Amino acid sequence: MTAGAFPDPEQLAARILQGERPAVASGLNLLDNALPEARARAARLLAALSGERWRQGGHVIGITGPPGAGKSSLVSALIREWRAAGKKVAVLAVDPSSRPEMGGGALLGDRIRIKSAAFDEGLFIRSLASRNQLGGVATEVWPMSWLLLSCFDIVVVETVGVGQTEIDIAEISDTVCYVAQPASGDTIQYLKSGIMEIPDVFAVNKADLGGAAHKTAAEIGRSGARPDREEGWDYPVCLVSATLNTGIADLLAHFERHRHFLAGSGRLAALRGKHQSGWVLRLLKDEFGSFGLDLAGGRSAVHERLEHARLNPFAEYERSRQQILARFRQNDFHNPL
Ligand SMILES: Nc1nc2c(ncn2[C@@H]2O[C@H](COP(=O)(O)OP(=O)(O)O)[C@@H](O)[C@H]2O)c(=O)[nH]1
Ligand SMILES: [Mg+2]
Repeated sequence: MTAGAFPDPEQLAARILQGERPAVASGLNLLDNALPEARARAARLLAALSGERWRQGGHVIGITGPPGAGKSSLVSALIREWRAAGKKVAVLAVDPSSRPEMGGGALLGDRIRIKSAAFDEGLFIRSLASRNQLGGVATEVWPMSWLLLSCFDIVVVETVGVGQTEIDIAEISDTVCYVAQPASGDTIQYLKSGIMEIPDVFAVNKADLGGAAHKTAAEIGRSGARPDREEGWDYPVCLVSATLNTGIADLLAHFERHRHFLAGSGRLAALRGKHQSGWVLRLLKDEFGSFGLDLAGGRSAVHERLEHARLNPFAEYERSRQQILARFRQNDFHNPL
């Protein structure tokens, strides 16, 4: 592919900020492209999109939980509420079960519900397979969520997870909601494992099934006495039914309350800053290893530069990459193999 095949990043950014959906789609494609020329343009695109909104605008909500718990159905129900309230919503569905080679699987409930996205300017849905990081969040998803944050009120990231992979979703989201499947051992096992911070909100779905859902909700409530709970937040457990559309407004109110909790104390900006540094360090380490990270001045130096580049982590990422590559080249020159 030649450079001319890629859109001009600054023009594209302007269209994305206007909320033009074809521009959003082509921006996401650019972020998903690993070619060096695409990467350079993606960095420019993100630089042009960055701004105060990334510090404290919008709301990134991670929806996670075991396959079949009803995450996609619940997201569909939430979308209806949000759209009725005039909120613009984008969804990134990172769902291995929706990979075509695995025979499809339910993306956002059923096909009929998705169809409405095609006619609604305020709704954008992108389905992503999980790119071998089964259940986790592939590295591309992170910049994608920032792109969407620049032009939607709510960004939902749906991931499948029942183990260590939820660590990823907590590193992307302002608010993490765990969707529990009634009468399944997954949730309790997950809570006991202690491998991540507790999700901010629990939704026990399929409340229409009766007793089992109540029992699971009570179990989650009892298991909550962990030391990593954040002071001032109550970790609500909601009983919902995506099918009957009950409890949805309640769940949504808890999301808004959590958003308010974060923003009120300066936690939101701090959290977003932490996510940015975390991902840039991870991207650099994935690409160049700890050795490469040392060539960029070491972990803490990169971290510090990111603190200063708060609103534009991607430019800092690109700068560190170039620094590392230059050091590699220098080294090759002085020490030919
Ligand atoms: N009884 C009942 N079934 C539900 C409910 N929500 C989803 N389901 C069903 O559970 C299955 C899995 O739903 P899906 O949304 O694809 O789950 P995901 O894998 O977590 O995204 C589907 O057959 C849904 O129809 C609910 O509230 N009650
Ligand atoms: Mg799903």
